[in-house]
Amino acid sequence: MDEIQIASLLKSSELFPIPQSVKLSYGTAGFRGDAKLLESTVYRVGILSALRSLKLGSATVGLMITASHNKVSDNGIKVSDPSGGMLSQEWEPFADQIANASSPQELVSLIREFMEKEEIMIGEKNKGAEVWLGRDTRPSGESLLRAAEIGVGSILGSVAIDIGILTTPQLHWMVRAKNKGLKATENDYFENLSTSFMCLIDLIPVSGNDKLEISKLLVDGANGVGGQKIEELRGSLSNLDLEIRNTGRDGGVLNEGVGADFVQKEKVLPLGFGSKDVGMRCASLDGDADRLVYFYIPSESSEKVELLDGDKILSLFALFIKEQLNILGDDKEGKQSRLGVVQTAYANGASTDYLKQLGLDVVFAKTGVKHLHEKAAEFDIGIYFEANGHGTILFSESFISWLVSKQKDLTDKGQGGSEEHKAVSRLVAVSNLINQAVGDALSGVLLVEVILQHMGSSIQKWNVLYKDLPSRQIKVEVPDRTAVVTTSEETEALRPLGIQDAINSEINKYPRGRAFIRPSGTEDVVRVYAEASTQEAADSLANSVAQLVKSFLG
Ligand code: NG1
Ligand code: ZN
Repeated sequence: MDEIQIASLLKSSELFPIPQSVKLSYGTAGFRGDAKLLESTVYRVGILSALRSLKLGSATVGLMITASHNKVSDNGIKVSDPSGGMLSQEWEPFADQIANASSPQELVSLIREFMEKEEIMIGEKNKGAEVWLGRDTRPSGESLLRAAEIGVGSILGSVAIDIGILTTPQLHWMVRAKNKGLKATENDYFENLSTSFMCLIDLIPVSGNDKLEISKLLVDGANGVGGQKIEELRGSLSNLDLEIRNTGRDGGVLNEGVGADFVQKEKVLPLGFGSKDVGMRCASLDGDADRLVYFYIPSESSEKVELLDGDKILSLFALFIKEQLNILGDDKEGKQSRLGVVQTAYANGASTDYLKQLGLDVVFAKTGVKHLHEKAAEFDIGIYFEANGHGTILFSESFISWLVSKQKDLTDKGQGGSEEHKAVSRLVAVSNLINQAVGDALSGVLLVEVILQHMGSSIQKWNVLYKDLPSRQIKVEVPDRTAVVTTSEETEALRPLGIQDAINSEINKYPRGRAFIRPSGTEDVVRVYAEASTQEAADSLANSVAQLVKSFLG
């Protein structure tokens, strides 16, 4: 690093003094916190993203400014790697170090050391870094965007490109497409969704001359970016009747009493929905539209909703994919295609039983989509979902090539209209429709909708694939949540010593009882999860475990 570069970093970092008393960690999904305290963090992640681009031969890196389902006064920042996936976990410790560096000098020396270790060069030999910046609808997004631009620009020769207000999955999709040399604008994203959706619609088996009756889908946009984008998309879709509420244009507040996180955690109606909607199919997106849950209101007197969470979406996807693979049979050079599903400890026990009973390979990963994604990528087709509605379906490159050549073979043999050809074509269309980079509520909605039409199924019928075990989640505020250390699958606490034995003796009091604790990666709380055979039992188990957390850590 030469003198000019050092001077550039020192000068810009003086604009962004670090607020005292914040200890930041890259966590489950980037840095998050009160937006007022985040400028220095965002500036520093701007620097990191430029270095990441240089490290990977000037590939385009993405930066998304969002705090997802958190309250509107929060914001956050996360990095999309050139693949469209999350920042490589190997770089997270560096992210933590620079975000917490207490002075410009310390920051520069950390950067210098890291560049030496990673052999990152700045200068004539390099093309320079390229970083694409996206942000959600939060009012703080604009000033944080400036901070990110200054951070990127302080690495000489780098360019930051503002690509505007986007959903998180749009940015990841665009970054991935750009680095694959594909068309990568927002319009290309929309076009890709609508074309593959229409292709799946055309492949729906039609019995006789029946025209499918399509009932309306009500969408809760969380007063965020997702509702607005789905409105834009609607114009290019047919066979889908959408009514979008909570777009943020009617005065509602982002994530307040609305959105996927609220509906999933509270299991109650979001604002803007009421007794007039009884029985209708409804979907909720979260604040940056990377999560999706479905629900319906069972009766006029009910305040609670029937929730169809990420586990149920996963089950619907798994059924559909399995059906197509069954049509193809043991065809892949005599081997069965490897279909796997990935869940976390938060998955409802009943969903896991159901998936296993379908004969699927079910594996578990730690909370946080980066962990699920990694495991899903080990299959030909890997479906992953968190119960909260973040998930997608990954197709391996080799499996897609196999599908495409199979499709061509069948056409060449004059079997273009065969069941096999249709099954292959459906799988190819799904691989185009569903975001291959991250979970995406928009592509998720389209896939759920087309599968329900394909199966001729209502939301009520989908809901009874299996019955969720009653569950309860509680957040407990403690002085130091890092005092909780868990096993790698997060189902058992190793620290504080003795707490797991105490939790186990509570669990043993309840039929089908299951409970665990873990420190949140995105909020300053310890999370408690419990399930049992009745709601009262799940509530009571969760409360006793929360009490244990307070007494061990309070
Ligand atoms: P934390 O706060 O680490 O539990 C939450 C979600 C994760 C993931 C991240 C990122 C739950 C229990 N946890 O993480 O699944 O989605 O936010 O948004 O829903
Ligand atoms: Zn989100």
